[in-house]
Amino acid sequence: MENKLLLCDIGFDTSSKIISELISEVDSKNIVDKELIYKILQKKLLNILKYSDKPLIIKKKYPFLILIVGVNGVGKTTTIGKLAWMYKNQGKSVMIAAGDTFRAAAIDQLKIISKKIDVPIVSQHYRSDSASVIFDAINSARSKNIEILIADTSGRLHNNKNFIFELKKIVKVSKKIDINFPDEIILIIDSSSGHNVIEQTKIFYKELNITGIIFTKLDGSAKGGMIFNISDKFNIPIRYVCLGENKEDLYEFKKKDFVESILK
Ligand SMILES: Nc1nc2c(ncn2[C@@H]2O[C@H](COP(=O)(O)OP(=O)(O)O)[C@@H](O)[C@H]2O)c(=O)[nH]1
Ligand SMILES: [Mg+2]
Repeated sequence: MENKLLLCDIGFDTSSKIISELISEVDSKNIVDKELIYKILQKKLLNILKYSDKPLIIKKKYPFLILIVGVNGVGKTTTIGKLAWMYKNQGKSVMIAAGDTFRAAAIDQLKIISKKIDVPIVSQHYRSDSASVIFDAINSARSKNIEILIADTSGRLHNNKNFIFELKKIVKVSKKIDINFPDEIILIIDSSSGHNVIEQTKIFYKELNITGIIFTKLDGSAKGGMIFNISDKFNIPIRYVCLGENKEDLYEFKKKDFVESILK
């Protein structure tokens, strides 16, 4: 069982913890039935995820501001397209803000997405101030009675001081319009990235008060055991998971199904 957990990328400390708890419970109750041991393991895994499956509830705010953050290449911009598409299909009005002004191609990438799914976008030129793009977008969304504004941000290494400073500035500037902004800050995590992901999450959580996580690239070779590792250390709700690059590939996180897929 321990091998199985390790092969799913659960990580050494989390899997050792689970297995040693399992062994002491099985020993103390003198359990020998294999099925029953398996059931206890299943329960332990579910227990780690007890705060995890909480889909995002959108309050009526005009706009409800969602800030998307994460290191480079994890799937922030792609996920914004998926979220916007989903909300639009639910009949909500959506706008996106091209807050990644750091990478030249990022604004064009979001413009293409906005055109494809027919959702309005607010953008400025390359290297303009990200906080000012998002500030303008909030005002534009307000004047047009938009229900949900999703803002992209640039991604660099999580230990880059300027990067974190820029994200904090976005938060600060948005609070000038509404003290409760951003309503949600979602950290995007690539399920196939290695274990420095714990360090990443720690910094984002501490500096930005992350309120939700979306795991991307669960369609790849990664089985996503790292989700346990993160849920074990941080009580941050998992808002969605992504299983592909297309706009339809966004799913609510279902902990029971997920535990089953890990133990398969
Ligand atoms: N297979 C797969 N690829 C994804 C997923 N999400 C994003 N990608 C790809 O990952 C790459 C980086 O995505 P992007 O949104 O530009 O990342 P960003 O730098 O965080 O904005 C792109 O090639 C995406 O198509 C996913 O869930 N599955
Ligand atoms: Mg991007």
